[in-house]
Formats: sequence, C-alpha cells, structure tokens
Amino acid sequence: MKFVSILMGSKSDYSVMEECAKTLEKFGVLHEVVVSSAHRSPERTHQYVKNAEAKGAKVFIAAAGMAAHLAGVVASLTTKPVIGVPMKGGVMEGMDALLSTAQMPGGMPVGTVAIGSAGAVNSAYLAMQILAIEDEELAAKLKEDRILKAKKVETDSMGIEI
Ligand code: RP5
Repeated sequence: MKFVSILMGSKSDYSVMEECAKTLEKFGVLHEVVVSSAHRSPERTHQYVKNAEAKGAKVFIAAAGMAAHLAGVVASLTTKPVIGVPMKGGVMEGMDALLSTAQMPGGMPVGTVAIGSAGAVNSAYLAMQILAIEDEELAAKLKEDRILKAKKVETDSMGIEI
C-alpha cells in the first residue's frame, strides 16, 4: 500500500512534526510516523527505511535538529524522494540543522524545506505534490486547496477590491 513515511530523530520533534501528519491526514494521504535517529539508533534507521520501502513508502520525510543527519542517511538508503525538515533548537535555532540537512554532496539529494513549523507543513505538501503526479484525485484536491488559499487572501483584504 502506498504511503508517506515520516521519520523524526527524537520524540521531541513531534510537537512540530504533528503539523506534517495533520496536513497529510487532512488530504486523506496514508502515512506513518517513526522515531529513529541517525546517531542514536543507526541500525534501526537502516532497517526501517529498507522495510518501509518494501511495504510501499513512496516518499520519505525526515525531521531532525542540531547535527541533523537523518535525512541524509535516509537518502543514502533509498532512491525514493527524501524531504528534510530542519528542526529548531540547539544554539543556532535550526540554522545548524538547515545546513546539515541541505548541504548534501552531488548525486545524493535531500529536498530541504524551511526550519520548523512552515517546513513541517510544506514537507507534507511537497510529498503530496510528488504523489499527485500519478494520482489525479490528489492533484485535484491540491488545486482546490490553492483556490481556497487565494480566496482567503481576498477575504483577509478587508473589502479592498483590486
Ligand atoms: C536530534 O536532536 C533530534 O532530531 C532533535 O531535534 C534533537 C534533540 O533531541 P532530544 O535530545 O530532544 O531527544 O537528533
């Protein structure tokens, strides 16, 4: 069964990554959330990615903070798209995680989104946009969502017509 896999380096990342899961739920996209660390549980991470791919994971989302190697490790284990979400925290408020996640060597990409909450939500959207290439129903839902977002801008503009 096709699904999106969400990995987090720590349970402490879930307060932010919950928004990713909720966004996927809103669109009815199957997903599973797993805590596994690149550093604290490397073997578990390897085993999970291999099993998840065999079970039908089509896109991996990996969130981690500080020396955030989780997305890079996941990318080393699969040729499915990997989206990295840098978590805030540590002394650099997520800049350390952003660079650790994004600065992958050539040929080993991690599609990296914004630090924290916006990144968590965008990781879900990006995963869905990837799935929607071959899922017309999901593509239609994403288009409808864009229309609603544009309408909200108009509503928020307090009666000023353009
Ligand atoms: C990273 O270290 C995790 O992804 C988390 O963002 C950060 C801190 O982890 P905890 O000490 O809260 O478990 O590996």
